[in-house]
Amino acid sequence: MTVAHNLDAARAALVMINPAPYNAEAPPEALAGNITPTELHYVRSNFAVPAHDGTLEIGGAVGHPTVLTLDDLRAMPAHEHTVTLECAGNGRLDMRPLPTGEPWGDYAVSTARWKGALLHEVLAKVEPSAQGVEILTQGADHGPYHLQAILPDTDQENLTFIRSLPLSLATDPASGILIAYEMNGEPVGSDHGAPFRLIVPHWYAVASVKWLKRIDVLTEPYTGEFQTGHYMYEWPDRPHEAVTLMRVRARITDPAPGSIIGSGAYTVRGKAWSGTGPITRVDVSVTGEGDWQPAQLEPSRSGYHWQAWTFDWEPSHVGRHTLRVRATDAAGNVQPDVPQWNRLGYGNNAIEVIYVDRR
Ligand SMILES: Nc1nc2c(c(=O)[nH]1)N[C@H]1C(S)=C(S)[C@@H](COP(=O)(O)O)O[C@H]1N2
Ligand SMILES: [Mo]
Repeated sequence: MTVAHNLDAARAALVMINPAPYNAEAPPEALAGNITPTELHYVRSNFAVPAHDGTLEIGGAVGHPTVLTLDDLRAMPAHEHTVTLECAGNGRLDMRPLPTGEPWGDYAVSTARWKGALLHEVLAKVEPSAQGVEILTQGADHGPYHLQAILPDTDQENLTFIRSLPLSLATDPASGILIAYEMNGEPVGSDHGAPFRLIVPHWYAVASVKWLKRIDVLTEPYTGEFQTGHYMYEWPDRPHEAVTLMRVRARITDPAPGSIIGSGAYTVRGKAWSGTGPITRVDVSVTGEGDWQPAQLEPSRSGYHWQAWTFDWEPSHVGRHTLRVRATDAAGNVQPDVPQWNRLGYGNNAIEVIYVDRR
């Protein structure tokens, strides 16, 4: 089969929202299990899938610039982490006024098993300078940018996907950051960053640079379109902030919104996650009045991925019932009732409200 045929097959089960560059949400069932099957994992790309020559260049302010191949990365100790990735634009469609940007519903979130080399072990090989403050991480993808650029000097005809991370985070063994070459036990596929990509646990997935081509240690903070132009919270009433850690959020996966259920006991199910600490409690309300009742919460295992929760419910009467779910994390962060609006529509973690009709 050709590459195009393989891509079509890999994309068949997703809910496409943009054919080029290809962007697609997961179908609702992708949130049901602990692991999202690869063919159901959402895809978010700012450019077309690029060619990649299979090498990773590492330079900048380092003692030993180097070039690594996939085999070099595979020869290092392998680590596998189960990681929830959520796009910072997930839930943008629920904000009013509607922000510009990809019109994501609520399914730009998925969880996979990612295997690779630890970033801090790779960086130790090149000896970052003591003056280093960030690492620049560059994808192989580039081209005309389909959204209006925010930074004045941006070349919209040929922009490259480049991000940076604090060097202290990149070199911290506790960060869990991978240069991943396997997803759910298979080589990383084209849409997800082949042959290898960053996986940055806890951060909105924009930090997890796909098709990773180059890393540079920087002695000054990076400013670029995807760092200080887009992926900034432009709050109406307070200073702008960079998009970093995922905000605490819970989703209901069963029942489906608007479904019809019978009498008797019903187990409501869902997932909850946060980049600012494991989820410590999930509460459900079956009225609009804020009578929050605790759900059963699966304990956090790695702290890198969503936790399942259940709530035993017996709908009291025939007719329409509302269900709301609210998560709290170890840092004490809790979901707001309404989206916290910002111009580009990032980080919507408002409490989910659905209804079901009991017959
Ligand atoms: N090189 C590159 N990396 C990238 C992107 C991109 O456009 N180019 N998109 C980022 C964004 S915004 C998200 S949400 C995740 C999506 O990862 P996925 O497609 O594997 O789900 O990749 C991130 N890494
Ligand atoms: Mo994203």
